[in-house]
Formats: sequence, structure tokens, C-alpha cells
Amino acid sequence: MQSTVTPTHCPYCALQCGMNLTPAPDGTVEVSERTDFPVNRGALCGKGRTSAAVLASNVRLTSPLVRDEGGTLVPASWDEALDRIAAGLGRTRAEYGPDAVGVFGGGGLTNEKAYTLGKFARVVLGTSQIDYNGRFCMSSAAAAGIKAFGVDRGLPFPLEDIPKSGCVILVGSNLAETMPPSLRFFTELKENGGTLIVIDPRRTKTAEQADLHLAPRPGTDLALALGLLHLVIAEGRVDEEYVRERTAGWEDARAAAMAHWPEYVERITGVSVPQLRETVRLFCEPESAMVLTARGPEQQSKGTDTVGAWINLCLATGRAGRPLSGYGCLTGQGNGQGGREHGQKADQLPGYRKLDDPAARAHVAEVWGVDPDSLPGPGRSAYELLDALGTDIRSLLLMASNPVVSAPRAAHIEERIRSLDFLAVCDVVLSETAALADVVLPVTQWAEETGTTTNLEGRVLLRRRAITPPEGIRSDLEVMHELAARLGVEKGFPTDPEEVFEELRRASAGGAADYSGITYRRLAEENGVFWPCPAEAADVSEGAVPAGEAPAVHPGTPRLFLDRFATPDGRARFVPVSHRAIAEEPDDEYPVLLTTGRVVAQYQSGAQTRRVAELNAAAPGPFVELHPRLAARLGAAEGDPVAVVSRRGRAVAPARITNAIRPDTVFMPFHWPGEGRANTLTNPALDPTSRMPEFKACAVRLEAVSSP
Ligand SMILES: Nc1nc2c(c(=O)[nH]1)N[C@H]1C(S)=C(S)[C@@H](COP(=O)(O)OP(=O)(O)OC[C@H]3O[C@@H](n4cnc5c(=O)[nH]c(N)nc54)[C@H](O)[C@@H]3O)O[C@H]1N2
Ligand SMILES: Nc1nc2c(c(=O)[nH]1)N[C@H]1C(S)=C(S)[C@@H](COP(=O)(O)OP(=O)(O)OC[C@H]3O[C@@H](n4cnc5c(=O)[nH]c(N)nc54)[C@H](O)[C@@H]3O)O[C@H]1N2
Ligand code: SF4
Ligand SMILES: [Mo]
Repeated sequence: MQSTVTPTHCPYCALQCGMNLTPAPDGTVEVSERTDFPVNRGALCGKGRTSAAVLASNVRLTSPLVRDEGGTLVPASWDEALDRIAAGLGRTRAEYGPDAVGVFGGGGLTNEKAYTLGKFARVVLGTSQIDYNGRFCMSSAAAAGIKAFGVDRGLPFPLEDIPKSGCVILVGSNLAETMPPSLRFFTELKENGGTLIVIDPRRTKTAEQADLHLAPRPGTDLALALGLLHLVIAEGRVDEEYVRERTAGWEDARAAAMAHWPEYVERITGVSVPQLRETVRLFCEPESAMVLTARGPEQQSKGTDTVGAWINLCLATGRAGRPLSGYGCLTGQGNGQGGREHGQKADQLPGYRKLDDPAARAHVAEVWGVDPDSLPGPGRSAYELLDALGTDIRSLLLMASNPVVSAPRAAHIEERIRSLDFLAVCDVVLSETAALADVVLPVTQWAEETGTTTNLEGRVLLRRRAITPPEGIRSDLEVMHELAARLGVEKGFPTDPEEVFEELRRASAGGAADYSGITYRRLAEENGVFWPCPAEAADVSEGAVPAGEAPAVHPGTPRLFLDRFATPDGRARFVPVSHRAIAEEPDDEYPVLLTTGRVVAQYQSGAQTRRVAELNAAAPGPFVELHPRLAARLGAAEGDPVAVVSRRGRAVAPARITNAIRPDTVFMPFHWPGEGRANTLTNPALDPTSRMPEFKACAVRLEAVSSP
């Protein structure tokens, strides 16, 4: 066993905090401060601090499991488990064709794994049916970013720019709980005289830090942004020169905004006209300003238009592609950025290429050594794929997601998963979804394998192997290598992450997310490199390197759009958008709005964090957050069980009564399975462009539950 300190990064969220790992003689691993990484400078949240607990063999999977004749999952050899998967997937393909085999990935996978999974689906299985959980995450912001700017990189600038800006509007982000070490950048913003505005139906820990907190009705951020743009125009605050020189499409966007009078917007959102005016003043007066969105405005059936409206506000005021100004999306998962770039998305090839673009197909097919015509076309989006299980899709290979807990309308999705002919799951723990599988494969975790992730800033990072995995565990790359061989593809699925990365570099070369100038060696030396980073020094953008000094290598691109946007003509595009209602408005039968989200001590479906004692002590279970007025009407006291009922189902959890939430809205975190599962209730109404489900607003009624 190595006994030295290994600098690496956290397994959980997109901040990808730096940490040091030291193996102890008793087999445990110590997580300690690593101060040289600029994003967190040593700080870690409770999840990162306790992340090594999930490496312990008493909470994780240590052997492949297969379902025996009695229907029980029992330990099996790797050969038996892999043979069964190859047979299960192969049988479906032979009987129903390649598109009857589905693949579902995750934004927690390293770039190497996400890339290999996409290649595995298209080259080995020949299926178009692959998508991943990132569809449920930042897909609306990605779609809006591509429309407006021509490229989707969550933040077009490093986090360290935030404290130097004049004003930041945080739309539907509770980063004090979801990315705690990043709060520092916003505290420094205020110390430097900048203003923080938070938009959230709840007065969250983040909202408590704000100079101004707006609490709109869930699902109305689109109208809110339009109302602000209306005032910008009415008050003569449009940056006409910028609009003329750097944008296109202003007239239509302007007309759409003019139809959204402040009084009308007040009626829709519940945010008062004086508050709208104050927001415009604070946003427009300083030299520079930013808008950052997270899942609040994005996880809506109109998330793409909503983000588009916030981008319009930035463009009209000249706050994009200028120093210390811009629009950014706070991506969520550990590799939420890289995971959306290299081909595990239904319509995508590596390097953020489009699967239906003949030039992209030809480039990638050449790297893969296959005929471009053999590559399938685009497949279904995540919810549509899960909804087709058991009907069009008969077998599924699932890696790094737990949809039984995290998918919308989860009872239906659970039933769809149970109806599959064959399910194989690769995971580190026996998640609620893995428990339904025919075969479960135990895989290595972050500390046990090397690989790259790309954090929310677009910074590509090297996670290093710090310890030897326990006996009997293999990596996702080894799994795909073995399955490919069993399904007749002997070559092209290496098990060494660096070898995969070298191929990814070539596959991404020339694409929007160009990694071709990045190597493991550079990543180890430079503490991360921002994409795009093409291999040729000739491509260095103006100003990035002192004049006359030709760089040996491209320095990477911390800041995008300063000279031009990534559109063919270099101009950003306004989108003409108008308010529309949420897919399911409250009515007499379901009079209350439900919104969902997170708490600081649990991560996602909880598969990992619910196995950590310290985190469970801090966040032991689900709850229903509601206003005292709603609680009184229900006759519920603090801690009483409350039933929340939607058209999709019923969930029960203890009441948490607080006046920090709007009286027309209840909130549930989604980290738990069982009776308190929030996703039993949520509405799978999809955004027409991003195919994002409406996690953040549906109609429910509340019922008192008599305690036993
Ligand atoms: N502790 C913890 N941290 C995490 C995660 C986790 O599970 N736990 N997950 C990671 C991932 S993958 C992600 S995507 C990020 C998510 O990070 P965030 O987006 O910060 O997380 P959420 O709690 O889903 O939503 C943020 C806020 O949106 C508000 N909101 C609800 N409805 C609306 C609305 O209609 N409009 C507006 N403006 N706001 C609304 C909620 O009240 C909530 O406070 O967190 C990452 N970090
Ligand atoms: N109601 C509601 N639902 C939501 C959301 C919401 O705000 N509200 N947010 C949505 C969002 S933003 C997201 S990102 C999704 C996330 O929801 P999920 O996709 O369920 O995410 P996780 O719980 O992180 O699941 C990851 C699984 O992969 C395993 N794993 C971790 N690392 C690896 C690895 O390297 N290889 C393999 N094979 N497995 C690994 C973990 O143990 C875990 O079981 O939930 C979505 N669902
Ligand atoms: S904020 Fe995110 S990356 Fe940082 S320690 Fe916590 S979970 Fe890990
Ligand atoms: Mo996410």
C-alpha cells in the first residue's frame, strides 16, 4: 500500500474541491486539507470531509451479485456475472434489435468513463438508446447557452472573478447548502462592495446572505426575467452600442419583453414592482454584473426559455463576454460538465459534437476505426428512455445513477424498471435501483482509480488513485472492456484511464469542448486546465499570451467570449420568449405547489451519503417544509406526519414548519426512498428543447395523518 499523501478531488459535487488522501495502516483513509486548489483553498463540506467512509467494505459492494432461481441476489464470480450480462444484452439485441438495449449513465462518471460508455453503446451494442442523469440536472441551461452563445460551458469565467463583480443575481441556487465552500466568493463580493441578489421561493441559508431576496412563486422565473428586462428598456438602461455590435435578434426579444408589464409580472410572480425596480437598479448601476442560475429556474418544463430570458437580460445590459460580467450555470454533479461533453448524451459525440452532423460522425468514426454509417442516430432523452423500459427497451445497462429515487414520477419508473427482461447495474453500493437488477457489478471509487473530471468552471482536473481497491472490485473501464470482448469487440476498450484520455483528446480535437492540448502530465503540474485547449499553439486566442512569446502549448481558456461568442458570426443571440404557466397549475383538488431540492448533508439519491453515520445524524430523513399558515389549516404541529398527494402518488414525511417559505408552496428534499420519496409526487412534464422534467413545480394537496 502507498503511504504517501495523494492530492486529489472530492467524489461528490461539481465544485470538485481539492483534498489530500492519506492511507492509514488500519486500512482506512484520512481526508485532509489541500490548500493549493483555488476553488476551495482547503475548505470542505461535511460530505467531502466524510467521503472516505464510503470506501469501507461494510457499506459497499465487494462481490458481483446475480439473481438466483429463487429471485435473490447472491454473490457470484466475475466471469459468471459478466457472462450473464453479455448474454442478457445479447439476447435482447438478437430478438428485438439493437435499439431494444438501453444504456443509462451518470454525471458522476469521469470523462474517461463517460466517453467509453458512449462509445460502448454505439460501437459494441449499436444502440441509439443512451442517455444519462445530467438530463435531469443542467440540460436546460446547456440548451439555452448553446442557443445564445454557441457553446455550453457552465461558467464562462473562473469562480475567482465573482468577488470582483459589481452585482450577482443568483437564480434558484442554494449554494450555501449545495456548494458550501463557494459561499466565500459571495461573501467576498459583498465585502468588496458588490451586491448579492438571491431569487428563491424559500428564504434559504443562501438567501439569508443576500442584500435583496426575491421570493417568487415556483415556476415563474421566466416572467420575472421578462419583467426586469421590460424595466431595463423602460428606464433607458439598454446598452445600445453593445446590442448593436455583439448581438443579434434584439428587436423580437425587445417586443416580447415590452408585453410583460411590471404589474402583470407582479401578479404572476408575487414579486412586487418596487422589488423589481430595485433589482434592476442594483444590477444595472455597477460597471459589471453577473447572473448565475442553478436548478430552481432550470428544472421546469420551460427551463430553456427561462434561462434564455435571463441571458437576454445580460445581453441587453451588455453583461456577457466582458470582464467580470456574464451569465453562468452552476453545474451540479462531480463531472456534470465533462459528463455532458463526451458522448453519453442521446444526441451527442465526443468533444460536444452533434450525432446528426455528418462531419462529426466522420471524425469520430475515424478515431474509433468504424464506418460512419454504422453509428446509430440520436436516441431518447432520460425520462423518455426510462418510460420506454419494458416496452420498446427490454434490457438496460445502468452506470452511476439511482433513478428509483431520483427520476420524476418515480413509482411509475420503478415499475418500468421492474418490467425489464434484463437489468445490469454497476455501482459502488447496493442502491435502490441496483437492488432490482439481475446482475450487479461492484466498481472502484474515486480514491481507488485515476481519471479526469471537469468542474463547473470548465476546469479539467486530475483525480489520482490514492489506494488499492479491495480484492474483488473492478473499474467501470474494466467492466466495459470485458463486456465488449464478450460481445465480439476485442479492441478499442482500454482499461488504463490515461490511454482512454489520449483517445478522447483525439476524438474531441476540433470540437466545441476541445481537450486535445490537455495531457495527464499537464493536469498534474498545472492544477487543472480550462477547455477549449486545442493542441496547436497557433490557435491561442488574442491576449491570452504576452505578445511575441509563442507558447509551447495552448494555455487553456479560463474566460470565454471576451472577443467573440462561439456562434458562426461571433454575435450572441437573443431569444424571443414569453411567459407561460407551469404544466400543472394548482386547482381546487390540488391547491398547493410542491417544489423539491436538497439539504447540505445528503447527496442526490442518497445512495452514498445515507451510508455515512455523521451525515445521517445531521439529516436523518425526509420532511415537508411548510408555512405556519398552511400547517395551521392542516392542524399539523412540528414533526407531525403530513401526507403530500399529487396526481402521481402520495408521500408522507414529518412537517417542518417555517415562515421561510411562501405560504402557497411546500418543499421536500429528494434524497430518500420509501414513504417519504419526493419523486413519487413530481411531474414528468418535459421542456420541449432540453427534455428536462418539471422537478421544481407541481400541484399537490396536503392531508393530516393520524399518528399511531
Ligand atoms: N448537499 C448537496 N449538495 C449538492 C447536491 C446534493 O444532492 N446535496 N447535488 C449536486 C447537484 S447534482 C446539483 S444539480 C446541485 C444543485 O444545487 P441547487 O440548484 O442549489 O439545489 P436545489 O436545492 O435543487 O435548488 C436550489 C433552490 O431552488 C429553489 N427553487 C425551487 N423552485 C424554484 C423556482 O421555481 N424558482 C427559483 N428561482 N428557485 C426555486 C429551491 O428552494 C432551492 O433552494 O447541487 C450539487 N450539490
Ligand atoms: N425531485 C427532484 N429530483 C431530482 C432533482 C431535484 O432537484 N428534485 N435533481 C436531479 C438532479 S440535478 C440530478 S443530478 C439527479 C441525480 O440523481 P442520481 O442520478 O440518482 O444520482 P446519484 O444519487 O448521485 O446516483 C449515482 C449512483 O452512482 C453510484 N456511483 C458513484 N460513482 C460511481 C462510479 O464511478 N461508477 C459507477 N458505476 N457508479 C458510481 C452511486 O453510488 C449512486 O448509486 O437527480 C435528479 N432528481
Ligand atoms: S462542496 Fe462539493 S466538492 Fe466540495 S467538499 Fe462538498 S461535496 Fe465535495
Ligand atoms: Mo444535478
